Amino acid sequence: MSPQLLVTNHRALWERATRHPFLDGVRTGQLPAQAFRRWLVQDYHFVSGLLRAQAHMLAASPRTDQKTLAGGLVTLVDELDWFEGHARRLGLSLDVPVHPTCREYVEFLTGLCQKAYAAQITALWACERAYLDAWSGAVPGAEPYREFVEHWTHPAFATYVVDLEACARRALEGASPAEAQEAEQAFRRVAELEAGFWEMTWEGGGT
Ligand code: HMH
Repeated sequence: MSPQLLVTNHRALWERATRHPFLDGVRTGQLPAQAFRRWLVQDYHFVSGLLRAQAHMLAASPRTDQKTLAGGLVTLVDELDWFEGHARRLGLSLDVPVHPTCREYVEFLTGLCQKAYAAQITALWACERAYLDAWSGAVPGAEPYREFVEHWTHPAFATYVVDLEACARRALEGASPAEAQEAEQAFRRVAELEAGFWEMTWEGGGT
């Protein structure tokens, strides 16, 4: 099954992963400030975990995928700087407990190294594609959120997602039936965890 077919065949699940009142609030400007702050701090921890997980994926990757995965790693390091800059500007401490929802997602990603490469790369592609789709639904974004919308809808990010899709497609083409099934399960899990991540920002009713 191609990566795109995974999205098509799990449409309802993908919509839960990529549409949420959080994103509507980013678009309209009605987003509760607390939800944004919670998202920013937890997403910093998410990216920091993703960076470690992706380093393991790079180690497992075939020659064809090294440039995409290594380039992505450097971008994630820069992204941590970017989050730290925003946190400083907003007076937010990043030294807070990682929310169980965020921790569960990061543990899933770091645990992927136990699985076949097809599942690893499918999960990574799904994770990045989810953010591209989610933030694309919030275009152009109201101030002060526009910069965040621009970050995850930037043409360079869209190209990265296309490159990851090509990596995932090659891996799925070469996968055994059992590996393909494992990759599909990983895709579904990413979609569920993405939906949960948006829900997490909403806890506390936006006060
Ligand atoms: C929860 N999913 C989540 N955060 C992110 N920053 C991305 C995906 C994209 O890197």
